[in-house]
Amino acid sequence: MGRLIAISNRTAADPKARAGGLAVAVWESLKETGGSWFGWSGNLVDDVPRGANVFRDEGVEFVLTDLTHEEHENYYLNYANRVIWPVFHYRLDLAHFNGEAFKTYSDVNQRIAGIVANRLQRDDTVWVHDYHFLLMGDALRHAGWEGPTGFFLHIPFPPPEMFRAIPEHHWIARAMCAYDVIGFQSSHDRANFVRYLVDQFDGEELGEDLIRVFGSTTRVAAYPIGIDPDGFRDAAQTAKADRAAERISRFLGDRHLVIGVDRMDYSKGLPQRFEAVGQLFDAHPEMDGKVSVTQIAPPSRSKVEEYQELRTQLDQLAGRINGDHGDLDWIPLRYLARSYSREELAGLFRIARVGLVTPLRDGMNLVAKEFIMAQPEEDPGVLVLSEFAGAAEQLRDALIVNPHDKFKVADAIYQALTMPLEERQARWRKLKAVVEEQDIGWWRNRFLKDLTPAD
Ligand code: ADQ
Repeated sequence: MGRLIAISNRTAADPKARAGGLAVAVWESLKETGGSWFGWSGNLVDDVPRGANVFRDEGVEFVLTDLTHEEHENYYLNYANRVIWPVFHYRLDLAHFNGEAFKTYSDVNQRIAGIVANRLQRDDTVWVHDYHFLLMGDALRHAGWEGPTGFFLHIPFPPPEMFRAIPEHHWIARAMCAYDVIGFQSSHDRANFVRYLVDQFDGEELGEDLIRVFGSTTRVAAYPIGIDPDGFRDAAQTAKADRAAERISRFLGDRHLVIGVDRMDYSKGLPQRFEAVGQLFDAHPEMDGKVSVTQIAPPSRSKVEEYQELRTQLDQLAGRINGDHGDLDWIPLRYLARSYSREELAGLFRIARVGLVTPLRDGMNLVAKEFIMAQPEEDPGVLVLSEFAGAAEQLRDALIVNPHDKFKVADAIYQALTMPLEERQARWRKLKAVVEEQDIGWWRNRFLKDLTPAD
């Protein structure tokens, strides 16, 4: 393969952002091939920038553009995060359709495609990431680029009935099919997209994941993303992880820890999770004082008003549950609206008896995989996992729940808390084997092999 060219809204230009699995995987390919990473600089300016900030780090070239205030408002906040994000997470009720924002979204895709196309070389392979750049492949083709161009969607893809609610759905779908390879997190997301192409545009399935539509052929496949399993297991053994585990143990005493770690987002099902925790204590008074549920959820994109409402809702729910069930020496549900380092989270996962990963809809959910890798073999915790996370297709030995059903989620937490050691170990070994085998390298290699089959 020639150079790998990555395009994503946020890049790992800041060395601190190179710790996560995705950044590590992309970073490795970029370093190996002397590639480039294009994206947003994080800065906002008044006038449309001419050109980009270019610099090199460890042999990787970063090409970052500022966004104007108007671009940030319409491309990022209004279209990516208030149209695509809610609809793709099955939340039509939260979508704010906005034709003007689509225009800016399209303009930004084209503007960045122009910057990329100017710097592309003949043997390059382009890999575009996520929902900010659905139109990038098409924009690159219009700018004259003909080389291999793939796209990976990190979030779910909705059923056609929902996707069609987006007024610009046909533009988006047509533009997406300019990519040579379109990757989804799960076979379910892939099936939704294929059904849309077949129903709406007479797409024809040719076998081996190939679809003929709009006069050309595109590969549409599922590539479930993984983590760096050894890296996370090691993170759970660091001094920082030990310190975090010790600090929370002081508070826990001999109580079991039930942990949830999510960005504060309505897709993560946090109010429903809190309700299920309330139900656990309602149904099992014998658990009073024996369990401490800790939810870590730092606010994200807090400018968008739905997130502010979610915050208020969580504050109220946690207050009510603690008011109803708490005691002088026991806080049943602790909720920390702040973020912790990867090592600290790994340390908390390590000592947790139960990991709660109950999104209403999630592309993959890496926390589920991280939780598994942090567990000690001699006394592993149990993962309670939503059937609506992409991870549920791979992690069949977790306790799989419907996050909308607080009774079943409460039952699953109870089952996890009372599960015999042998069953916990048997489930955990199978889960660990999957996470180790289908790791971030497996994901990257499968995608890049399909994108550049000749190599
Ligand atoms: P996210 O929605 O951000 O990602 P997720 O996959 O769970 O969701 O988490 C990404 C990373 O952020 C994990 O490494 C996790 O440890 C970290 N993280 C989460 N909450 C944190 C917290 N409270 N404090 C500190 N770190 C935290 C999107 C999609 C997912 C998909 C990923 C990768 O929405 O469905 O799995 O991309 O493709």
